[in-house]
Formats: sequence, structure tokens, C-alpha cells
Amino acid sequence: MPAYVITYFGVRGRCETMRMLLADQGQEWKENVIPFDIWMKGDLKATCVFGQLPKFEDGDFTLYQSNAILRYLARAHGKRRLRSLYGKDDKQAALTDMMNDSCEDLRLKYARMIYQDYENGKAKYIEDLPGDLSKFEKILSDNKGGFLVGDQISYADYHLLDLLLIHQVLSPGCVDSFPALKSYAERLSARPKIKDFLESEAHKSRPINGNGKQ
Ligand code: GDS
Repeated sequence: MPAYVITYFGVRGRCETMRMLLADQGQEWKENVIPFDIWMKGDLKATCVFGQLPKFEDGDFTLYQSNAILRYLARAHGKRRLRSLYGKDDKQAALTDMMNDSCEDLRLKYARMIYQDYENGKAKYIEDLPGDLSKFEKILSDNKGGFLVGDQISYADYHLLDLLLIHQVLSPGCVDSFPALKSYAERLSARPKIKDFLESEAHKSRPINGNGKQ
């Protein structure tokens, strides 16, 4: 049985980034899918440190907060494999955190629109989206290394890839006027293990969000 266990709702949500990271790194994990009606009973919620999922287990080590989980995996795989998912040195690690924080800003903005303001807020969100994407476009066109930081993939790249994929569902063609972002998303999606993951039934059949909006 794989050491890693992801406990989450049956959606992509805040877990598809870590799933892509794990898949790309050749790791296996177990999915512990929690139906929402079971969650609503409250027993599991009461055991979660912040009352929310995802919960991530590595053997007897348990972690909450999706971005902390990403950083844990970035460090773990960097050490084991002598090629880091967290930059090559402390400065690159800090820059990677900075990039991921910006991904988190966009994810939160997206989640608020999806869960709290879809009917009224979707059009304005899409109107403002080029302003958000243009920042990442500039970063990627300035960095000739092909990634957000340096010349190797980091945990923040998996986060940005997930955001680009879900935003292309929300607003098809939204990256078309951003050549660096478009080719970055295509290039990362074509990495053999990510391609297999994206083509898997497990990924394709998972709704993006818990309320059916996308
Ligand atoms: N910071 C945490 C992390 O990164 O891990 C956020 C974790 C989180 O939001 N978990 C959600 C959860 O456990 C599922 S992600 N919800 C059940 C509960 O709270 O009891 N979150 C803000 C965010 O992503 O930071 C949200 O907007 C979540 N929405 C996204 S799903 C409501 C509805 O359908 O409107 N029943 C649930 C809304 C909700 O949890």
C-alpha cells in the first residue's frame, strides 16, 4: 500500500496540484474520498486540525493545508532524488514560495467566485483575468529557463499548471493571447507522466469544484 494518502472530497479542488506533482515524480498514493454527506455529519471535521480538508498522510505523519503539503513534497523529493522541486538554493526556494503565493492569490480569488459569486461575478472575473495572467506571462517570458524559477520544475509550476487548466475550462481560449503561458501549459501537460495523469479516468471524471460550477 502506498505511504501517501490524500483524504479529500471527490473533486480536483485543492488537491489536483499535489496529485500532478506526485504523478510527475512517479509516486503512488491512495485516495480516501469523503462524500459530502458523510463530511456533514461532522465526525471527521472534528478531527481535522483546522476543520477542513485536504488531509495528507505520509505513513504516520499527518499534514493539513494544501500549500504546506506541496512544500513538504517539494522538499521530500528534492532530498531523495538530488533534484529539487524547491529551487537550487535558498534564494530560488524563496522565489518559488513567492510564485506559489501568487498562485494561491489567484486560487482564492477563483474559489471565492466559484463558491460565493458564480452567477453575478463570473463575467467580471473573466474580464479581469488577463490582468492576472499577464503577470505570469511576463515572468515566463523573462525567464529563459522555461519554468517559474530557474531551469527546473518546482512545486509552484504544478500549481500554475493546474490553475491554467481550470481557467481554460472557465474561459476557453483565455491563454491564447499569452504565448509564453500557452506554450508553458502545453509543454508541462505533455510531460509523459503528467500527460498520462491528465488522460486518466481518475482525473477526467473528477469534477473541478464541489458545487458543480466550473
Ligand atoms: N487553506 C486550506 C488549504 O489550502 O488546504 C483551505 C481548505 C479548504 O477550503 N477546504 C474546503 C473544506 O474542507 C474544501 S476545498 N470545506 C469544508 C468545510 O469547511 O467544512 N475554500 C477557500 C479556499 O479554498 O481557501 C473554499 O472556498 C472551499 N469551499 C473550496 S473547496 C460549501 C459550499 O459548497 O459552498 N459547502 C463549501 C465551500 C468550501 O469549502
